[in-house]
Amino acid sequence: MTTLQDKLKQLVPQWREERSRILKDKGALVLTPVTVAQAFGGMRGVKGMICDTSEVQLDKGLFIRGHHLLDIMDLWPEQTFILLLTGEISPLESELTRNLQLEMDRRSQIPRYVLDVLQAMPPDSHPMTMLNTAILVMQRESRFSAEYARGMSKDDYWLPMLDDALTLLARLPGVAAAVYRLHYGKGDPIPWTAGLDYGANFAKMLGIDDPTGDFAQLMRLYLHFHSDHEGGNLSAFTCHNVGSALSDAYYSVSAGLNGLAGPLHGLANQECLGWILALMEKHGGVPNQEQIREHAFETLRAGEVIPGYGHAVLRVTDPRFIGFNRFGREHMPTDPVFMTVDRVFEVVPKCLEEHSNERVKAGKAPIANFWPNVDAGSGALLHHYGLTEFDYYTVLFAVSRSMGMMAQLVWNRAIGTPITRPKSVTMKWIATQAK
Ligand code: NMX
Ligand code: MLT
Repeated sequence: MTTLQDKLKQLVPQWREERSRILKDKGALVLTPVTVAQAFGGMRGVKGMICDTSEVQLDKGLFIRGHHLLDIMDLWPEQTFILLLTGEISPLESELTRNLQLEMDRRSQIPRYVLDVLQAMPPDSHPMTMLNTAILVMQRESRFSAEYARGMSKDDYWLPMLDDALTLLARLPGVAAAVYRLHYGKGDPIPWTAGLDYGANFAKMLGIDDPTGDFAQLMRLYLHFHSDHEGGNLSAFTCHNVGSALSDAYYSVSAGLNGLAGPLHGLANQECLGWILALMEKHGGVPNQEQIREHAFETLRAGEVIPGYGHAVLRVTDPRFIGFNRFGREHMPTDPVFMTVDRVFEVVPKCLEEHSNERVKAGKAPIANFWPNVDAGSGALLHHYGLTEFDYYTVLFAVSRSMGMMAQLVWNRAIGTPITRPKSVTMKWIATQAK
């Protein structure tokens, strides 16, 4: 029987050896000098951590373990998790993938106390707050924390971290679907169906009517696409830092997801659909190019950002946007919301470029990237299938991003990454240095 645990038992010693070799041969190599502007500017471009699960190239976008996203669009989430952790594309029918699916079946039941906590929350709690609360109440079940308290060798940290990751991975779709059903009064939570794949299970537990199976297909794609975006994105970076204190997966993932809940990060997907629907409502349907332009400049002149556009690393259209767009063209080419998103894509980059030029003339920083990111188009697809409650969308992102965060946590515990502690400096210190 090949399981993820068996695979990693082979890989972990290789990773450790590689880390030691790199440190010995290249330990003194300078990755990047850091300027004062970077220290003030969110450390943009500072290469200060290692992450092997994925890489984002500014002109190409996401590569998961060396595979460009658009070349592996058809992976299912269970395969994505295996790929993130092991670097291997494991076929659906392989023993490794099947075993992970069985593991999910075994671990997927949501404890009653979690549902009780969700039910007791104030009705105006944001779905992300509900999801995160559920994750935190389950922390009491952490094997990592229990084994650490009993006494465990550093060499073994990754094993209970993986165990917690598998439990959390298995429960997250059920918890997230319960949040959806309870928060929007859709009825009782729907249990996990053994034998059904991860993405289809999530779709089924949400309770969205899906006679064609297309919504399940979208869920698989959605969970695959949002899973990871190298180590420095806000949610993964936060999870990484909290995990480096040897906080367990429940604490660490929850911390990362609190960051995902911010409008400049994962909450942008809810903001995006809101922006699109407001535009459509104003014009009674799919707007023309001039109307989009006018709406875009209204947003920009109000000093707000256009959600779904721009990126801290990317300087091209996000391949995740391209992939979702392909799905939309295939499944809903005449859906008015999808058509609007498509037309916005034709207009907004030019508006951002013009606005950026105006900003520069006024002495402000340029907008670094005019192109759509992952959040610009995903909402239209969800909306098409009847998942119209857009303040829920970040929860979907969260279920997916947890895969990347947990793969990174296991990897970091395996290679023994120490507690994060960069050095800060004061403004006075900088002024003195300049003198
Ligand atoms: N609309 C208007 N202004 C923008 C936009 C945009 N879409 N993107 C960047 N700018 C502004 C930005 O606010 C900043 O202004 P100021 O100096 O006045 O504070 C200026 O341009 C320079 O920012 P950049 O260097 O281009 O971008 P940065 O790396 O700081 O931030 C984002 C990246 C993604 C936070 C930014 O592009 C943004 O706020 N986009 C809209 C929100 C969004 O779509 N977020 C989702 C990102 C993907 N995700 O899921 O996490
Ligand atoms: C992400 O997927 O995390 C976003 O695109 C943001 C980022 O990479 O910084």
